[in-house]
Amino acid sequence: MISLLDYGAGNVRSVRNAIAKLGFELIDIRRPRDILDAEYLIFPGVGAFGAAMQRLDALGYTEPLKEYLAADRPFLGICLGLQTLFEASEESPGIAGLGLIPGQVRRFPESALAVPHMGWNGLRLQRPGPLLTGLDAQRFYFVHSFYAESTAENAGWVLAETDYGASFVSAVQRGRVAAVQFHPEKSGQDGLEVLRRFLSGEALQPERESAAEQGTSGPTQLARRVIACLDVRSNDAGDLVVTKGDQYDVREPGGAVRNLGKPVELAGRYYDEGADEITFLNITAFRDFPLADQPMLEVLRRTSENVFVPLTIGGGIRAFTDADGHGYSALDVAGEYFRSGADKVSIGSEAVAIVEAFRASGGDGSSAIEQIATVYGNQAVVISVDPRRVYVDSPDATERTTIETALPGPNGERFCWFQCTVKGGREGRDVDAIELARVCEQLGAGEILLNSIDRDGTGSGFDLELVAAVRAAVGIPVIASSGAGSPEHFTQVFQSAGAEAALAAGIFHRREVPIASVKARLRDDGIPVRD
Ligand code: 1PR
Repeated sequence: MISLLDYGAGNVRSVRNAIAKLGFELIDIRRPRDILDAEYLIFPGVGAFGAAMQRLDALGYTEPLKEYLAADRPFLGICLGLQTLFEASEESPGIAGLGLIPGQVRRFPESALAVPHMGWNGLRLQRPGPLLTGLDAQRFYFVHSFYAESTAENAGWVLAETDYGASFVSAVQRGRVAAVQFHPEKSGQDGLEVLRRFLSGEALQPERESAAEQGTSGPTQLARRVIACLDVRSNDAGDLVVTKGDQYDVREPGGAVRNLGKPVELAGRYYDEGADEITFLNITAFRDFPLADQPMLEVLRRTSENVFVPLTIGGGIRAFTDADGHGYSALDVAGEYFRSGADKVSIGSEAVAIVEAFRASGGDGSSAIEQIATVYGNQAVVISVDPRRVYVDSPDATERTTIETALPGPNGERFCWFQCTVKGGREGRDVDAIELARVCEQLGAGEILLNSIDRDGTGSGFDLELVAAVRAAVGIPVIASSGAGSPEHFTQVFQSAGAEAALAAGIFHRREVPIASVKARLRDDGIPVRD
């Protein structure tokens, strides 16, 4: 029997799904005493360090947890569940951690590297150990802005380190107490194997020293992510289908909504084929109330039972009033998506409205971005941008941020700005993509999903100028989207525009280019990818 320490701060559905997939039964910790009664305890920390410690205190969990850990009983901490084992964190000065492991949790320093550290990175084993031995050639999914520092005092605990600018502690184990900074429940088959080793007790056997199982050396590298995107909407018969537009027009010449398959099946196929993440965009949610859209929530629930890579869902994340006059906040809508299996939500039209309001009166903590980031963490908030090029003769012709373009406009214009649109590209607003990305980052967004209406469905390659301009403007990861037509396009967007991830839809749906071919090409071009 496995006990889950879920203190209600966020989404642990993926951990539940992964444990169920492995065939283990799970019970929830409901009272402090349940901790001491646990046989195997999993602690998937969610949210901020200080809030987590305060919540543990308020629930009366801190002392039984310390007692459980001191007695060397089976424990697996995940992400914040690793960090809270340390003494303190720069994330929440003055708040003590569980203090089992000597050392501090630090923030990744300002650098050219995007923060959060988000994506698939490797492990450098410091010593043999049945939890990870044999898996050190693989990559695992990380998402965090703070890291536990390795020092001489905690060397006895450190099982693996990972490099991202600094080198940090990515796994610890002493006796039967273990913790990992990465998310095994989001790390595909290799992640499930780490969980299986813990849940089966295999990882808790006494460590054996053998020459063949010495630690590994050499720096690890964050992989560039390849993301499959499923635009989902109801067709005219009312069935939820995966569709795909050309410059956002998803209707066939005869007028029917283009149907490229069933969402759950297609997501499963992309997981099997090696997609590093899967994104669902509910493309007509701007006009419907998404919580009434139960089929979409069902798609998410069913997908998350079998797909163990990060899932993002976008569409309709904003405040709504239903037909009975009942009001729902954007946080309510996002919460329903998280509870149904999403790891991140993506905000489109509402982000433009937020930036317009911010321009008028500054932030007051009430925007959807701030609310969702506060409860679920910055990494859970993606901003989906739907820009189109507006050409001008000179930067003086507009107040918006322009770039000088190598692709002149129809009348030879040498400058352009990237106009944000709302409602699936139907309406242009007086906000440019660079301002949008900057303000959303400031309000707490963790990632930018950067589409391009000009390139969508054309297969002519990503808009490299757009991606480079937005990437240079923010310190959070940027996902380049729209226009992928060949594996070379992915190399280009990583090498010359600096994107952290690249997303495609049409070429994958139509089986024109398999994900494996994209990754093979990237590998040949010296770009790190997950196998
Ligand atoms: O505004 O918060 O309700 O969110 C709506 C979401 O739906 C936004 O993220 C918006 O991008 C998306 N969306 C709305 N209408 C469309 C449409 O196509 N008519 N999707 C749409 C389009 C583009 C990508 C596409 C890439 C890659 N977004 O989804 O997958 O362009 O395509 P490609 O590789 O085939 O070129 P809200």
